[in-house]
Amino acid sequence: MPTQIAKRKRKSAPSNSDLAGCVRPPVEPGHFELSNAIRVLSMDAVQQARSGHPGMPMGMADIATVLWREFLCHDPAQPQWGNRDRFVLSNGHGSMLLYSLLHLSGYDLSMEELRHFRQLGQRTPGHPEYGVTPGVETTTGPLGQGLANAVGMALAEQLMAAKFNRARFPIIDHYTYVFLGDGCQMEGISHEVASLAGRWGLGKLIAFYDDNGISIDGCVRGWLSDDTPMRFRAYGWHVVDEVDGHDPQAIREAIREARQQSNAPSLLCCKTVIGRGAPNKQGSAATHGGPLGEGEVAATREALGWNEPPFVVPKAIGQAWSATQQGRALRERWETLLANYAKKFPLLHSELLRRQQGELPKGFAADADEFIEQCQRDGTAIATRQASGQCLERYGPLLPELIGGSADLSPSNNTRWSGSHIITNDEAAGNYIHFGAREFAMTTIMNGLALHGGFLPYGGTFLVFLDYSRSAVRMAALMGCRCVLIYTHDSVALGEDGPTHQPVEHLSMLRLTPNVSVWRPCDTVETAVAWRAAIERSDGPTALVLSRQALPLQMRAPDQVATVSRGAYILWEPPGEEPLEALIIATGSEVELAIVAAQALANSKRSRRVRVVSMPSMDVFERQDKEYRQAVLPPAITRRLAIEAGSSGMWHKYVGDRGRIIALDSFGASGPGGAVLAHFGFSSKQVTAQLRQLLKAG
Ligand SMILES: Cc1ncc(C[n+]2csc(CCOP(=O)(O)OP(=O)(O)O)c2C)c(N)n1
Repeated sequence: MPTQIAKRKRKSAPSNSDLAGCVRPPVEPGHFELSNAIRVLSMDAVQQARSGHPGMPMGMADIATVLWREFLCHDPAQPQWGNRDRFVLSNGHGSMLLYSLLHLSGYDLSMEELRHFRQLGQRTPGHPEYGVTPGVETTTGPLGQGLANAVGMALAEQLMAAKFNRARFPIIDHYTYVFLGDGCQMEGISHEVASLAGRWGLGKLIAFYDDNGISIDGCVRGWLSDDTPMRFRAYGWHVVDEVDGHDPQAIREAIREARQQSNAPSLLCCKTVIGRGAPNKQGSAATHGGPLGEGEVAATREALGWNEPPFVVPKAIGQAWSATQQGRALRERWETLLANYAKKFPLLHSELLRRQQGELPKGFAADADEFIEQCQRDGTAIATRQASGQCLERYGPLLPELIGGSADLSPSNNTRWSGSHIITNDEAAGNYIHFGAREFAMTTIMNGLALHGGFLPYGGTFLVFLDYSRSAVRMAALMGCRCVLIYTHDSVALGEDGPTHQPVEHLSMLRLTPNVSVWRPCDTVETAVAWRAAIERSDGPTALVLSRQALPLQMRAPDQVATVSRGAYILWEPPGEEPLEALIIATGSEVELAIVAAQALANSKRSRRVRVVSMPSMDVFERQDKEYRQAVLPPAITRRLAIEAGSSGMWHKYVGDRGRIIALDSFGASGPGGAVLAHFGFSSKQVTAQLRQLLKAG
């Protein structure tokens, strides 16, 4: 049901948009006492830890005080409720700002934890970490990525609203607020995602630019002279320029103005003084990334008129900050709306809950089993990227939460399927994103969509361009975001485009990243199993590494098909009971080479007995029990050959001292794919020859 964005402007039932802004009238104690609580907590925690960043929290304290106390819809007792506003601290080095806000508002974050800022095992780590501290919506620290996540969250809100809201039932209706600094603005990712956010007209995204003119190296004028307001206007944002970031009324008015924008994201450019309140250091880079020092801390206390010892907040200020009562009221109001929605739209309601909880539709597993069997029965020789497209055709209709796209390589990545509906500015609905050539934005936005909830994002590019998005992949893994990373053109076999496009080290890089599950399937069946594993995984990203070129369908008995999901399995070995002499382990396009070589030697005069193990996923295999692993790779068989058209590094542990590896530890070359492969030793003739030598070595 496509919904025009413009039509979402006014609804008759109370929503976050209606409630916020009148959540709490400003009360005594005054604004500055309240914001000084943030300043003092932040400088004291950094001083105590002897490390951290006091300048930004002190500079943004006034903005944060107005936003959190007067606008933000949140419930400290239930940080996860579905329709809360999202708050993202993209300049995550100022983490003490967020910890102060969470503590003061009444989240489960004690003063003791603030006192132990940056200490091992505490919920106040150096940078905000998702899943560690209640109320932290995303892990931030790598500059610019918080803004990007926020764009993903705002897009998620817009799409969920289009899908689930009904007249008088604005069940999904919240803002996404994000703080960012000069560092975030300088990072290229801010350009990529600001461009997309403007294109999508994300009216409920409100960004606060901490324009304090200072970064680590000093005054930014020497390296940041962009006209930021003009830049964002050019992207289609609504910009409120020259906001005095220390004047609560100016901040309030700017937020109100931003909230009037239904068709454009807003950037509030706030002039602030870094380290505001520290009489001798404010306005200087000295406050950015280290303790103020005992003397300056004392001077700041005096300048602010703050008489309490460290980590003590006067009762009246604590009470004025508490958001627990207001928060409960807001949440309960929404829950009442939701309960009525459930009565009126029971199916939609249960679908909403299913998606928010990240559960798969009933019957998915049975459907997947059937599809995998069908692939084995009817599959043909196609590229695994094409097989991936077939998986989308099959799994896509079962999963309305699937939202995907490509970084301008849709036809090559086979990411666009027949049920794809492109997201544009004109329609808030859709499930396919043309990210343009913006790999980093694609991955960070996928993280934002996953963190918001309600979506299973996937995105495609060439494996070699994973480099452009590498940090976002790492963040997805660190946060445990469920996303599917589709990387096609997975080796030098892509051919003529040459070494700029030919990945070498990328597979190893993915495998070395903790919590990324990596699959490199060899045919349609393994691709269908890999997709299924990616969909069923709930605690992290899965990378599907796919071939450009066609690969034959491998023969498997039903019991073999069942073992594919274990990450590595016996694909072929000569019949008979005699002991095996060697084994070959291969992945993806190299599996066929292994089969040809092993069979050639089986059929040779001496009938050599070589097992072929297909290992589409090292990490999944490594999670299997020892008995299974040793049944597939018996320790007694020490003559082992690994084949993979990528870096050799990861294979030594599998082949051991007596083994051999056919891999690629140099850059590739331009030429037809088959010729390039043969040039680097990936032909059945060369593999057979290597296998013979291995067997000869005794
Ligand atoms: C991608 C990335 N590069 C570098 C850093 C190291 N770093 C942390 S803060 C910072 C400067 C940020 O300046 P600004 O946003 O102006 O912060 P402020 O001085 O206002 O606190 C840098 C370079 C980082 N965290 N992330």
